Amino acid sequence: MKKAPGTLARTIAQIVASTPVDDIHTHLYHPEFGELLLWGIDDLLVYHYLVAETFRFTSIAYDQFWKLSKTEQANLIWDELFLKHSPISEACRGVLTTLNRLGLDLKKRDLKAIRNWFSKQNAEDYTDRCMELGNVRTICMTNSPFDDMERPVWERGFKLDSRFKSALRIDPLLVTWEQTGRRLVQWGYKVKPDLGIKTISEVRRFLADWTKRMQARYVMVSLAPDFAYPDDDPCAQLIEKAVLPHCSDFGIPFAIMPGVKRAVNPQLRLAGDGVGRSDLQALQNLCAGHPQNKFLCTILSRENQHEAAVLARKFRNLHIFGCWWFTNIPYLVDEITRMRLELLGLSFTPQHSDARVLDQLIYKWDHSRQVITRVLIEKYQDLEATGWQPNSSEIERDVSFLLGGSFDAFLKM
Ligand code: FIX
Ligand code: ZN
Repeated sequence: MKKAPGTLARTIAQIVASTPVDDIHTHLYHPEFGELLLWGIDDLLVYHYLVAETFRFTSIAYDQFWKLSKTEQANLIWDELFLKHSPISEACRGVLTTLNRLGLDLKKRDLKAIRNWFSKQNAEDYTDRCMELGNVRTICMTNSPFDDMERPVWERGFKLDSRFKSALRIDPLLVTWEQTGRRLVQWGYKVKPDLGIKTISEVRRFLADWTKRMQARYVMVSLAPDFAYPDDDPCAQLIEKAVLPHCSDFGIPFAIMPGVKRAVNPQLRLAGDGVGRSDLQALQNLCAGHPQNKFLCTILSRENQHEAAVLARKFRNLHIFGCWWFTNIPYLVDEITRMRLELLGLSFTPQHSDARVLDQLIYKWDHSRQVITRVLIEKYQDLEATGWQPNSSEIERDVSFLLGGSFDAFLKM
């Protein structure tokens, strides 16, 4: 029997909205981590994406801005980005989607009333609420032993809520080896700057200790556009001699995120990072040279996306995920998701939230689901046009694969 027009589209929209997602890369924490977990209106407003946008509208000196309290910064951002101009950018729209989905009245544009509502929430219940509204099943944190606020929480120990997963983040180890080596020595690892056999085995002991302590699902690093592999520099040497053997021993992927130019404008602090096109020969060399290792990869530059998807066709030990940071705007999520589906079928993870503030789960997933729905409708309609009729249980299976199943299968591979 022929379906009524629009039925397929409605089915897909309903399935994408109701399928829970495993959010595989965030900067969120379980409430057990105390102040590391950011949430609420002021944290939403001082998100570094919005800080960068605010400086485009005001001539306030950088120092003067950073001297303001969080509430004062949030007031300034609200005035500049929401009241003096329409909040059209993706990051501004995100705040509004979040507040709207929480049931707050946006017509009055009353920041005081919004603050008042947030002051009545508590972190535990609010975590449940945000996960429910974002339809997020699990949250993978970014966990750094080099963070002085975070390290003691792990050392003290606690019972981790099973909705929260962890990932071992090691940028300082690979990117600033000299300074980090000295820290490892203070923590009892007998390393020397030269990366000799003894040092490598101590770095591996460090990685093993923290992988076990955190029960890390993967080891992750973000890298500059000029990252090269193989190479003689400490970063490539540590990857080759310590990180890859460690990951293969533990059966976990190494996640690399190339393309970030850190501190392009240091005066913007966290908001001051930029993007550059990477040479993906390094990624190809990693995948080809280490078939026993698994690699996760998300790339910052739009220009690299096609090449990365083609690499994933060549190497099944490579899993592409997410539209990272400056690519997480509907225009590019649409383009990148469409291209990946056409090149890779369902064998990738279209999105992660990268949320830094708990409440952002709501908008990041709301907006991503809208684009994923749009693209999938078109793809299933193309299938229908051939006479192949996708049924709803097949669509449910596929969507749940995209929203976490494919990643899980890759971990188990
Ligand atoms: O390196 C990362 O994991 C990035 O996602 C962050 O450092 C970045 O600041 C961010 O929040 C991007 O969304
Ligand atoms: Zn991130």
